[in-house]
Amino acid sequence: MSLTLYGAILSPFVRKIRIQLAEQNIEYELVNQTPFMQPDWYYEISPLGRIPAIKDGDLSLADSSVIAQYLQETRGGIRLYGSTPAEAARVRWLEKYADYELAKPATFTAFFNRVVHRLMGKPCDEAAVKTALGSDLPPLLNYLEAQLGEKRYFLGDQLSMADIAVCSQLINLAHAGELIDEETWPALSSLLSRVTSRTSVSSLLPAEHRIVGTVNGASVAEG
Ligand SMILES: N[C@@H](CCC(=O)N[C@@H](CS)C(=O)NCC(=O)O)C(=O)O
Repeated sequence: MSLTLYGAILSPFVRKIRIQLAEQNIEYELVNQTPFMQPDWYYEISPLGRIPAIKDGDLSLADSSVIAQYLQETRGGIRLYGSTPAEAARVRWLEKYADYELAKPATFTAFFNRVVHRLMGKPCDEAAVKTALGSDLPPLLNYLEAQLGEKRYFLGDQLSMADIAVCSQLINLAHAGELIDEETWPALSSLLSRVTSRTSVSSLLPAEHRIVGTVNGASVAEG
């Protein structure tokens, strides 16, 4: 059945799904949909107007974690939610933590102000960004660092949606000009390098860098 993904490539939630689709070798068509000025028909697919959303034949689904679990259950491929109920619950918890907690300072404050607002010609609230980065973000990263410990990925040696969701937020933070400090958060920094080196991720980043580069006045060729 043909699969269509709706979204904009800089969204961390859309990126989660694109990484999963690449990791699981699932073919799809990407239809560009920005998270603003959504046409009326888009609300039929995504009732809150948010990205990502998918259409799989007659079925419409919104919300990245709902979509991710549906794709895992219907398309299979590598197990991104672990192999046991306990592993699946742990992945879902960390995915939720990334999507609802890490997203606030990383994407909705730093990335939106420094990248999205600038792309739209709106002012950047640098005071809000400074508070997000200085006060809100560090405790969240401390928690994730402790959860990772000495492991390569949150579940051990196996990539899961927890790694994808966390790194997707850290990529938006990097797009906002902030790399996490590798001395303070060495395990998370290594995780980010490990995940961004995977073809499923590295193949997506040049197109993202080309857009972000236009905001920072960098050469489009830098991608
Ligand atoms: N929990 C949702 C969050 C999706 C989300 O907030 N997407 C943003 C773009 S990054 C959006 O569509 N915002 C538009 C809006 O809220 O109207 C998911 O995981 O899909």
